[in-house]
Amino acid sequence: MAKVLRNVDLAASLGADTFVMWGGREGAEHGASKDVGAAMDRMKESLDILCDYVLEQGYSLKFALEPKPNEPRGDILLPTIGHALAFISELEHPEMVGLNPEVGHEEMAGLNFAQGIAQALWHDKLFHIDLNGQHGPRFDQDLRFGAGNLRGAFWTVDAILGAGTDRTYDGYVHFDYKPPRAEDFDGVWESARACMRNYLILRERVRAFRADPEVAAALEAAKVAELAEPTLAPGESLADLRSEERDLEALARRSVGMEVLDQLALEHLLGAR
Ligand SMILES: [Mn+2]
Repeated sequence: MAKVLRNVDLAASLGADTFVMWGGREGAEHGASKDVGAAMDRMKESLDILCDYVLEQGYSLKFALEPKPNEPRGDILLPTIGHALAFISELEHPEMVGLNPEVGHEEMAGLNFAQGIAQALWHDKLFHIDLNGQHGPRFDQDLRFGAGNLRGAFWTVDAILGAGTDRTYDGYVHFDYKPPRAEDFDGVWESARACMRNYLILRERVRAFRADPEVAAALEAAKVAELAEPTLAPGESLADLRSEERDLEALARRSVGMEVLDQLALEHLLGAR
């Protein structure tokens, strides 16, 4: 704890506005070796103390938790975006604590990163981001952004840009990847350049997808915007809802139009449009 306080002082003195915390040590390999509730109490206590300290010192610093499911521990606590979001809501200063989700960490858990950060944005909790590449559930690969799950990277950039909504991420676009050990410096710089280049290429591809009139028509046909309408119209009661008649045959004939939409995205991603 004393070390973390010193690091917070250092971060503030360097003008940092986000302090990332990855609790890789906090987990277990043995069922009885950790009282999970007590561990949550201690993690909450430490963040409550740190938030009080930041307020007391007048620092403009917020904290961003970085979830990870495993490695180095067999099972790490706060393993995913969802676990961390739920934990933050129990803190004394939830407004000062958000997330720093990492592509590879969520994909190690078999989760959809784009949907994860979209939910974090919905909660106003996407404080920072770690972009990199991963090939599904296996060890933490930390590939350069765009390597690994390329389709996932496309939707990740789409989510960062707001996915056609007004919920956009306006923080740093940050990469947490690791060049292969056997590379010399030229390979290290090449991989750093590639992360940035792949982000910019994907951003251009995503913008082209969102600006394509055919995509607009496909979104319309798939009735994607309908989800933004509340289930109950103003003044409508549950009794009204229950008495609604549905044309089941028309519903059964309806096409959801998702394949057309996804193929358009794939063609934009492949540069075929
Ligand atoms: Mn990271």
